[in-house]
Amino acid sequence: MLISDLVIMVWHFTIPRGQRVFHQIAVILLTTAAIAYFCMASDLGFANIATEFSYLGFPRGTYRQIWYVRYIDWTVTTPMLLLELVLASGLPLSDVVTLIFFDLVMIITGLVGSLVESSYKWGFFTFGCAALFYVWYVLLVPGIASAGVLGSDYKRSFTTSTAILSFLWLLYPVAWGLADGASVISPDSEMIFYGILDVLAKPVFCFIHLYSLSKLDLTALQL
Ligand code: RET
Repeated sequence: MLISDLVIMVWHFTIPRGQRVFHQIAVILLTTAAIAYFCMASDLGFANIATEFSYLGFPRGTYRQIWYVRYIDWTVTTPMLLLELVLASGLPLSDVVTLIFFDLVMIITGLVGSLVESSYKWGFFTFGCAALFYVWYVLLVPGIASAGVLGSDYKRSFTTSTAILSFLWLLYPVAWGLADGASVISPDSEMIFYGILDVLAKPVFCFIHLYSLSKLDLTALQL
């Protein structure tokens, strides 16, 4: 996270002022992620929460490490990832504001659900999934249509980045269901699952997206 952060920080100085916002947003989200991973690598940022049900290897009455620091990270990083996309889509501000709101609903219901010991946690998870459906809808329907109005190059870039993001984001609730939800995978496996996903969804996604934007004439966006 830190290496990709530093690379993009250096890259950003080569971009003319007024067209750097996408690089600056990438720096914001990668700095946040680097600190969150520093925290987790230092064995900080989790709480022991009782698991109500008994699943493979986790008998009733045991506790599970819930890494709440992930959700603090995602509260900053997921709105930034969405801004990476929508600032090059021409979507109206009203759509951008509601998109960010429902993204935060998704993360915060996920956080609350992970800390709830009873099966009410699945109620919070359901709210979070509904919010994710709204995010997908805005990106895939009005988002693609709006990018098309800006031109075919914008549409191609937006559609590719949106497809990658939408697919990767589908895997997060799957990981949540197996880890913080049903506790069928151990916290170690959870670290590997989210670790791979986070590398793909943050640095890899940012490099692909910034490269595709570098082929566009961004002066028209006036950012
Ligand atoms: C939760 C649980 C509640 C339901 C849903 C979730 C989705 C989370 C997502 C997280 C994406 C995180 C990223 C981080 C990288 O910076 C909160 C797991 C739908 C999509 C991309």
